[in-house]
Parts: sequence; structure tokens; C-alpha cells
Amino acid sequence: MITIYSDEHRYQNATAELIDGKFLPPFEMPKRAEMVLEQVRSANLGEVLPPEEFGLEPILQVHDQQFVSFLSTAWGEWVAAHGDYDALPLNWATRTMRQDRIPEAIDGKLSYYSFDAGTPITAGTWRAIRASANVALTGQKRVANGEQAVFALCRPPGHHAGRDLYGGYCFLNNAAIAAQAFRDAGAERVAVLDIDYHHGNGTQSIFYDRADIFFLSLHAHPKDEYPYFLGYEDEIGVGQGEGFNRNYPMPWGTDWGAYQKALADAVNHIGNYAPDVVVISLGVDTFEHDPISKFRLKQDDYQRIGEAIAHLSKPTLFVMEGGYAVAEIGINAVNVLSGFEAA
Ligand code: SS9
Ligand code: ZN
Repeated sequence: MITIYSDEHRYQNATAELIDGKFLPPFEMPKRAEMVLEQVRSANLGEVLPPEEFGLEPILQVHDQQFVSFLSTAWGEWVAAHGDYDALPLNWATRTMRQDRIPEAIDGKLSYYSFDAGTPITAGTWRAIRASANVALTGQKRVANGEQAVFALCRPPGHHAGRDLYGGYCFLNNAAIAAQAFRDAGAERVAVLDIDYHHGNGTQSIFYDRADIFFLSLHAHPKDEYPYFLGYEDEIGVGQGEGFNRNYPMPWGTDWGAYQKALADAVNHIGNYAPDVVVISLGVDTFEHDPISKFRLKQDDYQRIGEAIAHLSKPTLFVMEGGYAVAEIGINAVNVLSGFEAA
């Protein structure tokens, strides 16, 4: 299987991350992607190729123009206001406040366009996120041109990012951008299966009213886990999209036994949908030793995930999302891919 990778992810290199009330060294760090690349190489998964440049057009099929423009200028505006520190928002427009005005001050804009304070914008964020989107789009193009499966080794991840919203380490929704690009290249139906530990709230919200892109997510229950405010089972889509969104929220402590059943059900629904292509939001933060998560999947379980996905026999684009047990991310991610290829 071909892997698409760019070094430019290293430009997203935050000083610290606000988590559990503490400023800690970032969990979402460059080493993550480097460890996955290292495992791709040592497992001889296949060729590693650089991304092509696609420009902003495919990004703007999924994201709001003003949001993208905000991402491109946020760092400069922040430095002018506060100096050379990572940019973080501190308050949000929640109940009783207005959401129909976009503030002019950079702090207000960060608040308007974000949903958490754990996603720093740094000097290199814009450069890194464009490269990450190009990695996904290059993988998409390869699959559209006949490759059976491609691994887009994206970093930063994307599945929490909405049309005009960033958070959860995500700015541009790589998987959604790729799914839309498949549609624009002629695919009639696309299924996006999100197996990251966290609900893919961004991807769900982007495609919620559409029948042409079926979104399914297996994740920790939002009553217990981040992002808390989306990912319940009764979110089934709206309007034309009704019936084309499926959530599988699961309790803390979920291991292969329960996970396997949810995965089998999701795969079965995808099979019935008969998509032209499948996009996998590949998070491996479901791992038993992940430092920020509470599922209990083991290394070998990732092979079985790959096998289950392979049974669909569809052209498949794997898009890297989360996974924070840095030493094992590569092993677990590549296990999904080698399980897919062996099936
Ligand atoms: C844990 C807080 C988690 C955000 C995690 C985003 C994961 C993206 N107490 N903060 S895959
Ligand atoms: Zn995650």
C-alpha cells in the first residue's frame, strides 16, 4: 500500500497544550507522525510518496471561506496583539450569547471559530494544515485513479474540524475534504467510517444533511468523553441526510468483544449502502495504553479492524487521525493497514 507523507507537519509544533487544567508538553506532537512513518518503512508497507499541491479550491468545497481566511492570518494577528506565544481562545458564545456576530479582535475571532482551548495556533499551523490536506487529497487522487487502497499519513488530524470550526487538534477536516473530492471526481456515494476514539463531530456536522456521504463513527460515549456535545446514537441525519449518519457510542473500558460487534454492524450498513469508495478516519487512540483515552484495544485487534474493513472490497482511503501512545501509534496504525492487505 502506498503512503502519502509530508515533513511539513513539523510546522505544527506547539510549546504546550492546555489539558486537564494543566499546561503540559503537547500530546499532539511531531513525533507522532514520525513514528508512524518509521513503522510504515520497517514493516515494508510500500512506497512513501510526497503530496501534490491542490490549492484552496478543494478545501473550500468543505470549509467556509472566511474561516479558511481566518486560519491563514490568525497567527500574524495574534503576534501583533500579544507577541510570539501560541494562540488560544479563552471564552465562547454559549447559551444566552450572540453567535451571529464575528468579532474583529483576534481573541474574539479565535473564540468564534473554535470549540476548545486545547488546540494552539502556532507560527507554522497554516503551513502544516495545508500540507496535511494535500496529503489527504493526494491519497484521494490515487484511489480515484484506480489504486485499491492508500494511506494518507495526515498530521495535524482533521475529524473534529467543522465547516467553520476548529478544535480537538484539528483545523481542516482532511477526511471530509477527501470525501468531497471523491464526489467531485464522480463517485456517487461515499462512506466515511471514523474509528478514532473520539466522535468525529466535524465530519458528522459537515455531511449531516446529505445522503451522498454516509458518516459512521465508533467512539467513546459523549456523556463521558470529549467532545461531549455530539456523538449520541439518536443523531441519524436530517432532511435528505436522514438515515445517513450512524453513531456507535461506547462506554469507557470497551475492549475488542464489544468493539467488534459495533464494527461489524457499521461495516454491514456500509455494505448495504454500496458506496463507490470508503474513507477511513484512522485514529488509534482506542489503544489500551493511550494516555488520553479509556478503551482497551490491543495491538492485534488493529489487524482485525483492517480485515473487517477489507471485507467491503471497496477502494479505500485511510486518513490518519488521533493516537497518542507515541511509541505504539505506528504499530497500531500499520496493523490496520497490513490486516486490510492480508484479508
Ligand atoms: C482529555 C481532553 C482531550 C482533546 C482531545 C482531542 C483528540 C483528537 N481529557 N482533549 S483525536
Ligand atoms: Zn481522538
